[in-house]
This record gives sequence, C-alpha cells and structure tokens, in this order.
Amino acid sequence: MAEKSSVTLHGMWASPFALRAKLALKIKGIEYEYIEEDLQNKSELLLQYNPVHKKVPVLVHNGLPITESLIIVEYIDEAWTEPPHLLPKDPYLKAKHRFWAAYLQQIAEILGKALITESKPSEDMMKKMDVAEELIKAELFHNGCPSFEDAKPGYLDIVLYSLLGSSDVAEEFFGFRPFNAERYPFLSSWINALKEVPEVQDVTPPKDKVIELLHAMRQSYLHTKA
Ligand SMILES: N[C@@H](CCC(=O)N[C@@H](CS)C(=O)NCC(=O)O)C(=O)O
Repeated sequence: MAEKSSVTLHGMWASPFALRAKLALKIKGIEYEYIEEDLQNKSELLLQYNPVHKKVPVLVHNGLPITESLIIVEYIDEAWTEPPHLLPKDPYLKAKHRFWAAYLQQIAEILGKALITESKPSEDMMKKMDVAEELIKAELFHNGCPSFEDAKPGYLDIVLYSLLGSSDVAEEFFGFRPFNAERYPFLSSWINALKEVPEVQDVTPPKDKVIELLHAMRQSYLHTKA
C-alpha cells in the first residue's frame, strides 16, 4: 500500500454505521479526512459515491468509493495489511466472526424496530440474545471474558459495540433497559470492556447529544404522523 494514499470518510456524527468505519480506521491507525454529511441535504459527492443507497458511511480510498459499513471494515483490514488485524486469519474462525456479526445485526434490527414503536423488546428477541450470550462465549472466548489489555478490538467487537454499545442511551431515552447485565453478563462485560478502550472512547458520540437528537427525531416523527 502506497504510504501517501488519500482516505476520506463521509459520515454522520451519530450514525452507528459510520461509527464502525471510524473505529476500524482508528484501531488501524489510519489518518483520514472526515466529511460530516447533513442527511437531510446530502452532498453531491455522497450521492455520486453511493448512488444505490445514498447512505453513510462511504469510505473513499484514492478516489475509489467503498460503501456499506461491514464491507468498509473488511476493506480497511485487507487494504492496510499491517497489524492489528480486524478479522482472524484462520478461515474457519473468520467465518465464525462473520456469522456472529450477522446474527448480532439481526438482533439489533429487531431491537431498533421495537424502540421506534416504543414497545418493549419481545421475549422472542430476548431469547435470540440468550443464544448469542451462550454460544459466542463458548465458541469464541472458550467461556472466558473478553479483554482488551493485550489486544485491540476487531471486526466482531466493532459490530457489537456499534449495535449494543449505547444501550444506556436507549435506557435513558426510552425508559427501559433493552439489555441487562443480569440476563446477559457475558455480553455486558464485553461491552463494558470495550468502553474502556481509548480508541472506542475517542469515536463514541456524546450521550447527551445523542439523546437530544433522538428527541428531535421523535418530534419530527410525531409531526409527520399527525
Ligand atoms: N447498511 C448500511 C446502513 C447505513 C445507514 O443506514 N446509514 C444511515 C445513517 S445511520 C443513513 O445514511 N441514512 C440516510 C438515509 O436513509 O437517507 C451500512 O451498514 O452502512
């Protein structure tokens, strides 16, 4: 990889998907230019780079656009070959990480819908989380606890954190905890360990600002519904 490559990220400060790209760049130590998009008034460049979905994040590497957050994270890991590596090298382990990332993403989508309608997460969703709690621990952590003292977060950590890292925000805004440490001690301790990582703290948007944005979004949702 040429040293003087140009790297630009189009994001939106509160986007959990843009957070994935920011985390991957930060963990890999890649310098980049950041362009904050107004999602109500998207830049011409964003529309040109992501004509299909017209969404953030978009990573532009030496003029080439890469879209979709998970594809961006994998691209970053492959294009910058120096450690830390975000995905394991072993193909089987890599497949496992991708599998669990997709599973967590499914859960978060169900949770997201429940939060929009302001209904509590269903027992069905909680049971899906029970499966993640039990099997990710057994399969990937050999029943131990995640720790980032000697290792940097990787792909699966990035996905978990982007999806469930702000459950305290959800609790404050919606008035219920979608996700609790009693039922999910492993997932909770994993997220708590991630919250201690400086790279994670650097890119996490401020809680108060996110809550303010959620209030504004709810107002405009109620306004369009009325
Ligand atoms: N599947 C996409 C989802 C990206 C996404 O939903 N981005 C939102 C911001 S959180 C967006 O750009 N929304 C603008 C729109 O829908 O017009 C990814 O993983 O990158």
